[in-house]
Amino acid sequence: MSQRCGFAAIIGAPNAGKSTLVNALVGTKVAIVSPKVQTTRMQVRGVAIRGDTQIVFVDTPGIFKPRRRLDRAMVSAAWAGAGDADAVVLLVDAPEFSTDPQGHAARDTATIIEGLKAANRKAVLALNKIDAMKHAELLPLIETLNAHGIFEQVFMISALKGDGLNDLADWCAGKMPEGVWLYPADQAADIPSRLLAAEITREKIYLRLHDELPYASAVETEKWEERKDGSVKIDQIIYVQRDGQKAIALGKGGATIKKIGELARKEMEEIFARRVHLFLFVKVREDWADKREHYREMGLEYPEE
Ligand SMILES: Nc1nc2c(ncn2[C@@H]2O[C@H](COP(=O)(O)OP(=O)(O)OP(=O)(O)O)[C@@H](O)[C@H]2O)c(=O)[nH]1
Ligand SMILES: [Mg+2]
Repeated sequence: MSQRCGFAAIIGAPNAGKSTLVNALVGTKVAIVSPKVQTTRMQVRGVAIRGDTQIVFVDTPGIFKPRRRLDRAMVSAAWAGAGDADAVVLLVDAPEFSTDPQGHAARDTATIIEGLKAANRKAVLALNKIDAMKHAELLPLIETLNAHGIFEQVFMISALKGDGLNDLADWCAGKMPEGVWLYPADQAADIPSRLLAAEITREKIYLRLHDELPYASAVETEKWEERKDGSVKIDQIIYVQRDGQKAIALGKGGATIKKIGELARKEMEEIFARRVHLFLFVKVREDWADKREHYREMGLEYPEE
């Protein structure tokens, strides 16, 4: 039997729904999701199978105008994901784009289209979140975007509700070259458990904390200890940049960190299918976003400036 296998990169502006889409296509949670922009910081791979074809979906950080060092690393990771891929899906937050054609979603999408053109790359356009808009409003959007002449096809989807995902997955499968499968048939995620555990806690931080705090924080799994009874003890450090942020992360009498820990532990127990003892510590480290080790752990290149 001949096998096919390849990479399909999902790129797009921050908050387009890339991680939601990858989770839906893979059928299990491999990437964290939040209503805030710039949730994803690194490439995450999720594996799906269609017939004799294995598709490795690459979730990428949103592409935007980067300023901080971490932002620059995130944006280059996103472009690297697209560069290596056999298929590129440009995902657009359709309701956001159509309500505000001068806004962030539209501007960042325009930047990405310029980048694709410059690299001479074809892509498919996937208009996402169609559950949250009137279908008639999609037509002008499709016209505007199609005028760029780089899209092989347009899909209208809802990553959240599942509409249109089969067609999109079939299209991606058709783009995969012949080759042996890279992953065993039962493997859906390619992310080390320690890193996934850190990501889960980071997602809860994005959901529970606001303003600059999520962006000023990072999570590291410091210890992963297997217990005889089959459970695992996980120690994690939440890095923040200032004392005031630490106070907010802890909350009154430690209430906030306790809640974050509870939510994270529950989800880890589900994903790892075992009991989890989770211990969270908050540390102030003003310069975590400039430390090389941190980038290596996330699999990001360290931008020199
Ligand atoms: N209504 C609706 N909301 C969606 C859909 N897809 C994603 N969302 C929501 O959009 C928000 C952002 O989703 P993410 O998957 O984190 O987006 P992302 O593109 O990965 O974002 P970054 O990692 O920050 O670049 C979340 O609140 C999702 O629930 C959709 O099809 N319909
Ligand atoms: Mg994401």
